[in-house]
Amino acid sequence: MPYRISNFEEYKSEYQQSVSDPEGFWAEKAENFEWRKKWDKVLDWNFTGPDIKWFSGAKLNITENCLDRHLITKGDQTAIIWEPNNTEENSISLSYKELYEKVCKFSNVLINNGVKKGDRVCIYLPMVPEAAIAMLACARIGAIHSVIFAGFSAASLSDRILDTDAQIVITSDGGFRGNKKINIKEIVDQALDKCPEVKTCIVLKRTGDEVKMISSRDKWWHLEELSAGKEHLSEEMEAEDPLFILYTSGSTGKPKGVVHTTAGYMVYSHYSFLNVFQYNKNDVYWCTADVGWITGHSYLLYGPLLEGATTLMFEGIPTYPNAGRFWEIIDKHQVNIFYTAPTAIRSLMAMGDEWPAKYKLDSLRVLGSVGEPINEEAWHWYSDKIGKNNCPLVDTWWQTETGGILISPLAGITPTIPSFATLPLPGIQPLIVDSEGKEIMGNNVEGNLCMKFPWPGIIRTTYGDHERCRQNYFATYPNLYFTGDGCKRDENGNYRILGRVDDVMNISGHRIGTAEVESAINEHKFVVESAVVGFPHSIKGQGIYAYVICDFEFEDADKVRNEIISEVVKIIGPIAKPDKIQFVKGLPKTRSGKIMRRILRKIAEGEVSNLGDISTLLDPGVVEDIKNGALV
Ligand code: 7RM
Repeated sequence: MPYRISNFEEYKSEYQQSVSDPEGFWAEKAENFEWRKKWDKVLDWNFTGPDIKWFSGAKLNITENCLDRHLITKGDQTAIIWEPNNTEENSISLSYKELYEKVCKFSNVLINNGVKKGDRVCIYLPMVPEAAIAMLACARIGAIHSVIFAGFSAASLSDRILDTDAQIVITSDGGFRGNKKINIKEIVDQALDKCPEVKTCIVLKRTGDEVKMISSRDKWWHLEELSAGKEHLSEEMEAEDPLFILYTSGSTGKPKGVVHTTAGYMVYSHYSFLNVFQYNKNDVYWCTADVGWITGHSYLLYGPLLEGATTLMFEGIPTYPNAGRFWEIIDKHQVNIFYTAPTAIRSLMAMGDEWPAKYKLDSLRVLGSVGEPINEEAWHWYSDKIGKNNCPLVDTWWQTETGGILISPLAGITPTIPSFATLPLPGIQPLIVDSEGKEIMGNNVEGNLCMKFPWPGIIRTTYGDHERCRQNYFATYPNLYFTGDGCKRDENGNYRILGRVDDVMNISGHRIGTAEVESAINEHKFVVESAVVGFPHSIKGQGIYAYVICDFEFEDADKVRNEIISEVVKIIGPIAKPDKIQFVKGLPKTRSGKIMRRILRKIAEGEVSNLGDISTLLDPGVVEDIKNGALV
């Protein structure tokens, strides 16, 4: 059976096999990797624990598969092309051999700083090659990386450091982003004030700006390298040893640390990368996601490197120095496969067709989309203006928890339909359930999207709190993994993802819980209570609408709004800024005290005339007040 699928018939037969004999199917796929020792058992699982083990008994190191294995055949081939934020600065190419050497050296830096197998290492870096090097070095020595997107605030950073009990943080002096400079080290210093257990902070010089270095704790990356050896034999890991933790927002409480393990993640990230994007030898592949998100983990780094691909990493933003930057980079590096988010597409579409028209874009062969539903208009613009109607567009649906793409066309193989993620990858068994958890069979149906069988990349636990993992994903519907998304299945079995059905918003492809934003808003001294909902936003997909009750009379509402926004930026980060803040006297609550978000969502959408049944409200009068004050 083929590892790389090459036509639709093959897809169908692979899919059939993956369902009738999942263990045989994945055992065969796993033969494509280097193992120190092969597995005793392909799969052990139940969704009640949950307790999921793939390739038990196997021993391996993922970086041996990302790096060492390619040295003989691809040592001189480019592994990473790095394109800096500033156009005056030169781009950098790292060959597989160079990347290997840098990873080995930094592995020794970590070891010299006392990092051992199983330790957690927090990485808070901008989009520089060293972010990839640090992640791979962790994996190489068996430490668990926890990458935190460098757009998060000091408070979010310290929460995440404390949650993993990390004793080491890897960061930089600063970072460039568009025409801004970000004082990364200052943010880390603030965060570390709350993290006494962090004994070491390794600082990469990026901007060269002067930063405060605490001599007992802070060490320069480049100086540490001077005393580190260059050879490193990778640590032998068990299949189910944790590879990384990545925080993601849920509908309640603080973000949770999703744990992915070594062997299953390796097999799934690579299998899905190769098959969805149909990577060909010598292709240049560019995924625009930040390494701080799961897309950056699976499809900027691990998936492509496991394939021995050339992966492009961009430090900057799509609109700097102008709205042609993405297209310029595609021409400059002759990018063949381009993977980005609908929010970027929509914002560039709004800048006008003259921008892409300035560029050839003729190297492109495959386009991808991820992170949120892509509306038909953006789908067509992307396909026409960027793909010149000549590139399959793969709308890839997946989640931090799934480790890799679950539902997507295979480029050039699966017929695409605008705004449909189409069909499940081999090994993926989706089903749709109603609110009672009853499976909705057949086609032309709509409901909640679940999975009935594990795949190798599935979440294993949430760090430090297994019960939370069970509650969140495996308890809503017994014996099913619940995605939190609603979807439709059309007459031919194609899936269209409709978006979250829980209290998670998707702002420019970033997951943010309503509860997180509310608790940040509530920190403002005037605020008594707040309720946050998402509303349709033409660029961001969703915007944040906050209904806020204050216990204090004030004259200047905009001043208070700005203070509330600053509070949110300080506590979470700029990505969670409310777009609209409406001051209200009360919130629509049921007699048991639950906020009826359905009503608030409708008002935020501007649908004030059709609010549905409001008779169960404690005080239906508040709805009138809110409606009258809508958009104030
Ligand atoms: C990869 C990623 C996951 C949530 C997910 C969905 C939404 C992601 C698509 C999508 C429609 C898509 N991980 N989502 N991809 N919705 N079509 N192709 O984004 O953990 O950050 O977010 O994102 O709601 O549940 S994530």
